[in-house]
Amino acid sequence: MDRYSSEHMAQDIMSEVEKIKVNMSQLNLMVIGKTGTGKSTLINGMFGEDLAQTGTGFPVTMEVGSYSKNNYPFIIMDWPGFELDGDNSIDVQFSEIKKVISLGNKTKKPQNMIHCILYCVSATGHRFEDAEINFVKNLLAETGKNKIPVILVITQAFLKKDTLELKESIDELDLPFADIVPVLVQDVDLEDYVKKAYGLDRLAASIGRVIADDVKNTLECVQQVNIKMMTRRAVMYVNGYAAKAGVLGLKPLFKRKDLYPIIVSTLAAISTVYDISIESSFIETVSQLIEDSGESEIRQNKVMNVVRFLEPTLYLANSAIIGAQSAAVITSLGEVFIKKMNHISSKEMVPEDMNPEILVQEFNERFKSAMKRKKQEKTQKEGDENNERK
Ligand SMILES: Nc1nc2c(ncn2[C@@H]2O[C@H](COP(=O)(O)OP(=O)(O)O)[C@@H](O)[C@H]2O)c(=O)[nH]1
Ligand SMILES: [Mg+2]
Repeated sequence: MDRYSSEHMAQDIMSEVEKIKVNMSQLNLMVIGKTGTGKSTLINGMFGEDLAQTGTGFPVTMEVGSYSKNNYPFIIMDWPGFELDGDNSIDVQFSEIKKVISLGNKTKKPQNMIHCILYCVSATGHRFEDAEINFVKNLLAETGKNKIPVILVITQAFLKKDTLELKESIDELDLPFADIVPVLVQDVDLEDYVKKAYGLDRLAASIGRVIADDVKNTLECVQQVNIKMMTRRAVMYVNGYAAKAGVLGLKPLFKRKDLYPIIVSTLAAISTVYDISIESSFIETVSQLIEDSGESEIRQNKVMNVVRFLEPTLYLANSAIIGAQSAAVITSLGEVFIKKMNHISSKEMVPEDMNPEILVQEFNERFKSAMKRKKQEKTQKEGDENNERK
């Protein structure tokens, strides 16, 4: 029998990641606004610099920037910024946009739906001009018909006064925007001080509130600015897999084949949420833990290889684990990795800093306290039942 190596596990996780992505719902977003408002900057800030050019999938005759990300079912369209005066390009754009946003309603195909539009106005551009107001009113009439939420994004919002003035002038128009969110994607050096970037996390949350439930998962994975959002989704995945592990019956550890796929799915789900690529030390670290445990009896069984790093806490537990323990393995493993992923996402650490020994230690601490909690719950329950009997 081949030695089960880190590469095997990496491959298992990688193919699981692709499966998770395939099963996600298609999310289509659109960004509209005048040239220079910061649309491209916003897209890169929110979804990453590593977006890839792709076809729109929509029958448009104009050159529309269209980007996807790492095999996620996600497209974001960067609509070419129109100029308000001069030729009638704004009308041409409008008819093209109209075609695209009504297509979903006509065909009822998920890939043809636009789930949310971000309309960008720069805080430095003084106010909404009449031509733009007209355009926006027509746009909102169309999106209203097609039930597509439009969020007004006030971009380049580094001066409070400008931002407030613009917001007030827009409020006066009483337009049916789903939300109005000011953002500054990159820091601005204002000579006296540096105005720090802000607002993208709020914008991500706002999109999350207005889109349909079935595409929320995709948004939570492709956005990279709202860590709470990622954590929530990752915890949901972990809880789901822990529940699966929880119903496994009592089995000796070396026959615990049923736990392995759940461990792989848990790690895959977390790495899908955080978009951590397979080459990174995320999986290498786990694999290293496996490699370190290369004893003869363990080689026979990949499950053993995976859970062996949990020793001594788990390994000594009669060499047998029941569902409750399996669930605690998943929860503890999930918690440790989510914490690390959050540190990486908030740039508090780089993947290379992940230390296997610390991982094992943290895992064991969490596992012990998870088991303690379970025991307390059980004692509590038994106590309650005794009380009821009395
Ligand atoms: N510092 C800073 N510069 C920004 C921000 N948003 C846009 N810019 C700058 O404004 C210019 C126009 O931005 P761009 O994204 O190309 O606008 P687009 O034409 O709407 O795609 C670029 O020079 C950007 O660097 C921001 O949030 N902070
Ligand atoms: Mg651009």
